[in-house]
Amino acid sequence: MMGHTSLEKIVSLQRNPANIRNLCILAHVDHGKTTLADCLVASNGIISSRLVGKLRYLDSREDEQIRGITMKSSAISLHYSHGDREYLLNLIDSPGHVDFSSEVSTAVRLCDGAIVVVDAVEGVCPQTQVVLRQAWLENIRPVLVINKIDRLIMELKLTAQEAYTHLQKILEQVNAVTGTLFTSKVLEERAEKEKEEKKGEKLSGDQVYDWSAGLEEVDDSHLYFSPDQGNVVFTSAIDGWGFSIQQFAHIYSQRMGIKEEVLLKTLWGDFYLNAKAKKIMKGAQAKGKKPLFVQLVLDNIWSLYDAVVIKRDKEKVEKVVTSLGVKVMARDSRHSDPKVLLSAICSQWLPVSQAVLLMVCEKLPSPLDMPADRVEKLMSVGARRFDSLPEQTQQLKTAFLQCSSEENAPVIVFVSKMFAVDTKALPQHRQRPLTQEEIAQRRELARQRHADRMAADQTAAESHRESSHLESVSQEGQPAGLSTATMESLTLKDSKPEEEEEVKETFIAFARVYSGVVRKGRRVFVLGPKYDPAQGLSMLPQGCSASDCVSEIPHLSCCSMENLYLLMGRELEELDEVPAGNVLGIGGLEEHVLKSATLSTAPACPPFTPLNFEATPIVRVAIEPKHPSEMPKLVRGMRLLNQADPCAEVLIQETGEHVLVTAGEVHLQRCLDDLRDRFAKIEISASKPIIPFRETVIRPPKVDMVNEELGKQQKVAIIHQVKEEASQGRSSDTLHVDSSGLVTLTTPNRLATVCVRAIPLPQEVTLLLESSSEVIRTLEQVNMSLREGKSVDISVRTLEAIAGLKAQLESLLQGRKWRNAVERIWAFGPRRYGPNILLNSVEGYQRPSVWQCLSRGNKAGEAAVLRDFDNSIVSGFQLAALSGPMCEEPLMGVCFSVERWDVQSSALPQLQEALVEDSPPNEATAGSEVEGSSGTCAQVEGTAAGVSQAGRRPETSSTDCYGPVSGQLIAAMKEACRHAFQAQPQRLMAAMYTCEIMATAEVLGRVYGVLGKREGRVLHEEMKEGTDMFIIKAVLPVAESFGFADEIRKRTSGLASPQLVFSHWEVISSDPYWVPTTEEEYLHFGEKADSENQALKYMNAVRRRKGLYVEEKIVEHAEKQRTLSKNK
Ligand SMILES: Nc1nc2c(ncn2[C@@H]2O[C@H](COP(=O)(O)OP(=O)(O)OP(=O)(O)O)[C@@H](O)[C@H]2O)c(=O)[nH]1
Ligand SMILES: [Mg+2]
Repeated sequence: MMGHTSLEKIVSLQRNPANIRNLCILAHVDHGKTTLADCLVASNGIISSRLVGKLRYLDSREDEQIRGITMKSSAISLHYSHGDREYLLNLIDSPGHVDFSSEVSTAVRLCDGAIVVVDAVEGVCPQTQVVLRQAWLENIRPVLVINKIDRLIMELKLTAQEAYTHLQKILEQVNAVTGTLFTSKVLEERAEKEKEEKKGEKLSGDQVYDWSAGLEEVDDSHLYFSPDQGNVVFTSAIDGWGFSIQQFAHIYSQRMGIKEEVLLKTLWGDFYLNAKAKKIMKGAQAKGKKPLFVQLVLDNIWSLYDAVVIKRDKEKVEKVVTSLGVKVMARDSRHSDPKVLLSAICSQWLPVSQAVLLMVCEKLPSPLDMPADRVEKLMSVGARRFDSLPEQTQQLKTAFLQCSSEENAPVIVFVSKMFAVDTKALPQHRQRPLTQEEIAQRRELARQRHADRMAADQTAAESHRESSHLESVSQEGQPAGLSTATMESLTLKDSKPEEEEEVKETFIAFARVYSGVVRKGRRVFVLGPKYDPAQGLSMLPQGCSASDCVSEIPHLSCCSMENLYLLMGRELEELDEVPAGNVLGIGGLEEHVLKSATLSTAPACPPFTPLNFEATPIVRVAIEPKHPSEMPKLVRGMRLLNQADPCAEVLIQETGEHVLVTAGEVHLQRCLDDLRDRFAKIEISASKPIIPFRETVIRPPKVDMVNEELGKQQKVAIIHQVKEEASQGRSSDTLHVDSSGLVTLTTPNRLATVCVRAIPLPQEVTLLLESSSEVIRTLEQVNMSLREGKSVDISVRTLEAIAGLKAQLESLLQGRKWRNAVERIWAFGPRRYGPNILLNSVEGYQRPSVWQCLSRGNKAGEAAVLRDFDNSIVSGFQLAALSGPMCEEPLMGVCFSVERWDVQSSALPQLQEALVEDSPPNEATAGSEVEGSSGTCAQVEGTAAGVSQAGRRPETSSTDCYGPVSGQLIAAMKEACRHAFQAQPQRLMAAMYTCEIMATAEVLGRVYGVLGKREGRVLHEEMKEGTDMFIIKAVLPVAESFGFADEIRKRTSGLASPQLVFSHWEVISSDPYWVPTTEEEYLHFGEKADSENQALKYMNAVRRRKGLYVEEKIVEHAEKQRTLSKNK
């Protein structure tokens, strides 16, 4: 159903990019995006204006309707004409709930502009800030809609004057957010420019910039929201009205004979009307006069509400109706709900769609106005700089800027997500009035199908028997030989006895054409995120197209775009071609695109930069089918779910569990529903959420558990006791732990020894590492390339980020213990970018610095060579950091300092022969020395010979009965790290959410109650200005968060509803291994000492889940300790 606008009309509008607007609606949850979208959709006659706000047309999922929140972004194309100009609006409604913020990212990428909606009562909320930032990062232009103005009248009962002050405050808040974003951008660009100018000069960390310079030169006035700029509209979407200053300026210029331009400048601001002088004057506030905005705008609306809704004064209403010149139908004015009459009046007087759409068309850019820096940003992936891309690639920038639909323009398309639709709902399969011809065709088809079915029935019956047979035997596990394919075919026949009823999901790509014309059936290259155009161009023959067969080029494949669709909210319309500048749906890509992709006819096209995702997937559950035999269906279903959701992650753990990782509780629920009802179509059971923890070590405590100061001796005693336990039963002649926590471990073949100490990193360092993981990852990639001898062209921005990280680390790692530490960093881990450090404290071992990319060309690093098996030490550290000894969770904030590392050269005799071929050329000279030192202990402390000698062995070839030395060393290093970790006071770290809760004074106490019960901590509380609402900001452990939102909602009768956002990791102060050591502690905590030990509870829960041994010998310990203290 297309309502008033025909498909032909839309198709013709698609060809004129100057009049196309691609835009999305962004806001905090519940601020009225979907309701506003309803208003706009109704203006096209697609839904009746009576249903606005009731239908929430773009929330097409059942659960979206039931819960009343949007979960998926969806698009609709609308037509709008103003004067003689006609526009095509490709509108995307996005969800506001934090859990679905990845859906916002996928929407924002395809747009050129955004409507940011703010609730007039709640003002700027956490997600408002996030979406403003997202719009900013994608370089798209926002306009502002302040919605729910009716609440100021009906709920807050503000006067028009108070409302005006309130609205001013909201604008200030929004502009403050924009201001922060803008300032940081200008500063960044400035720095970039200065760096560019200084290029070639040596980089130094202490460069001083004049940060303020440049700020005042840049004109930023167009960035801010202000009604007189025409980028702000005030609405009540639910009551169907909205206006901009322009509309009132127009009305009053006629009625009062004041120039429209003058009114435009004065309707918002500190101006008032001097009726006697018939002049507009400045200084309303100082003189205590009514501002124009109140007098000419708000007062009218306030009195309308007063007459229609509050007083229900028939006479007055009639007066207003005649003065406004609107027509009201009798049934509306008689309606028992005054809101019906109100809507009827308002939607004629100040139709919301008129105000919003006009602003959109005038203020948001068309696809032709794409800023050049946005194009460069989209095209340069990771550390690579735009001007280092191949010539041909750089030329594509003009294609973006021209947005041309010429025949020879290259096709460039970006797919930001894949979404699943019921195959039956596709236009190809939809019921439509049939032509005679079609009817005849169908009849023929049906006849054939009937024949087929007769044949199929027999096989189906057989396989059905087979499958029920299967179910009964499958308790012992399902037959190994049964492939997924057979399972699937069984499924289809099982659950759908009628063939025509076949329900299947089809994936459609949510995409935009940036250049060229997309035609049905046209073949394009699919460029994976790691595709390198330089490589592609060098490997492909000149002028090669996607219809040619492509040889093996990494991250490049071909596909054809089978079907093209116009996205119309709940419906899709088939299209044959789509020109540049439009948003569309593409069918037939599900085999080629997982979640997002770049498609192009030009192999020179680079993959677009990855989407910015704000949410961290953190809630994980293990999933099982109710019936074990349905495992293949589950696996298939999870694969589909993975494709259909931009942010959900699906993985199989080492334990064999199928794990689903989601952004939060609401997201989890939606994923489970989807899995059950659409993708797997089986009964599933989900584990309790798996809560992630981190393991860390801390400095020895200064007080004991009852806050008594610990004497020095006692402290040592405690550490000793821990250490004894650590090595109890495990200590052997290959392991030694000394009293300072230094662990010495020798490999089983006795040929290599490492000495490692674990040191807690200062908290700020851990935080810094955590937040710099992207930079560290890039650093690691650069180092990898350098090691392989490749040259890398790193952008100034990246170099600067790396230098910045180094400088920050240097300033945070101060003191004797950390002398030179930053230079000595050996690796980060786990996964090479985690928040733990491997430190090289081996005397005399000078290895290439991890910061070498900063000092390239600098000769200082030349002497440094990698010792042999260097990589094994790193790998051992990576393994140790990935899962700690407490409960095999990743480590965080731990530094492992390697203080000695010996490899006896007898470890190496067998490699003499291997050496000749494998060794890198620059090291081929030292062979003779090896023979000389063979059999002796080649301690590498210092001697250059030792270093170079070790530096030349291929790392895999020496083996003895214990296996390859490299492998033994990895294991030894890992064990040494674990023991070193255990030699320190160990702690668990819990993941924390922050949440902002808005609540009225009456329910505040209950909110605090729930927070307290769940170990939450209130950070601050403030009164929201102009309302009776309090805003509470709190942190809450993720482990205690499940059901939190529901509980809060229940306890406050739905008045407060929190949004949980992952914030940080926090050390749980209690020691999971703690046992009473003093009389007082014993008295206070009792024999078992585990009564209040939250950390122990968490740790044991994780161990149990992972099937690890849970030490129940706490009691034993307590006994032991008691005897100890008695003996004293
Ligand atoms: N009083 C009042 N309520 C409104 C207005 N606009 C929307 N609402 C109500 O606010 C609630 C949320 O509206 P939605 O349109 O679903 O909000 P949303 O921003 O799409 O929410 P999410 O998509 O879940 O983020 C609904 O109960 C609406 O009826 C308005 O102008 N005035
Ligand atoms: Mg919505």
